[in-house]
Amino acid sequence: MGMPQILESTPRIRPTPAPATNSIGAFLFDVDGVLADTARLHEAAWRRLAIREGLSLDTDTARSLRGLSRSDSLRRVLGQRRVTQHRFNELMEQKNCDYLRQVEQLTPTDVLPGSSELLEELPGFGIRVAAVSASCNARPVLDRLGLLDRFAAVVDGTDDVSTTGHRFLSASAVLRVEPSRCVVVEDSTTGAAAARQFGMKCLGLGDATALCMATMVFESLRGVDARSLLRWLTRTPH
Ligand code: GL1
Ligand code: MG
Repeated sequence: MGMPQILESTPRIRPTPAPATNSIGAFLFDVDGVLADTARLHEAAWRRLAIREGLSLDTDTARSLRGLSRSDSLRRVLGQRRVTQHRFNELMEQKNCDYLRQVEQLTPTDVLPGSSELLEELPGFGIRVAAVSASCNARPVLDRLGLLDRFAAVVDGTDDVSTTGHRFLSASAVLRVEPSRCVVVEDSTTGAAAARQFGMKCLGLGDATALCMATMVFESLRGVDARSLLRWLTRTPH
């Protein structure tokens, strides 16, 4: 019997598997409404401002403020009302002082269920974590929650980056994890849309209709373990 024929297609050396470029490398956590219920505190402060100014702020408009910067939020609260730049700045300052009084009351017990557990577990799976927020107060909030040192990077409204999407890109660059391997955790329509626009997966928290752009939506992170979450996210195509 002759030598077995070696087919052209039979690899003689098992090829080295391609690097898992689709594997998840980073989680970018929004702060307000994801790590703590501070989105509600912002909303309450905007409502108080609207009442003081004799403006009506309906529930849908109030809800739509999530994820918007301070100036964009105030423009939406003012609606048709025109004010001078000086008054605009004063109103932003008033809302901020009101909000910061609430922030002073925050403690580590205000971290939303599931968030700290996930932040603790993810690094064990080789995942890097960043906090990304449109708020200029993200660092003081994280500090009060006792979470500041959990993040390899914090990109917020005080950084010289203009849009939510660019903040996500900036965090991905700082962590050295390409956008397609980043998962954004978001509670706002604006944030979910920005994540998808820049080729990132998005784990939406809250209302599935408002978060229809997200890769998947949970009511909250309560009881969500890192291993299952990573398995689900890896299996879900972009
Ligand atoms: C700004 C807005 C808030 C909220 C956050 C993002 O925060 O004022 O209503 O939309 O961005 O979560 P801040 O005023 O703290 O910069
Ligand atoms: Mg948010």
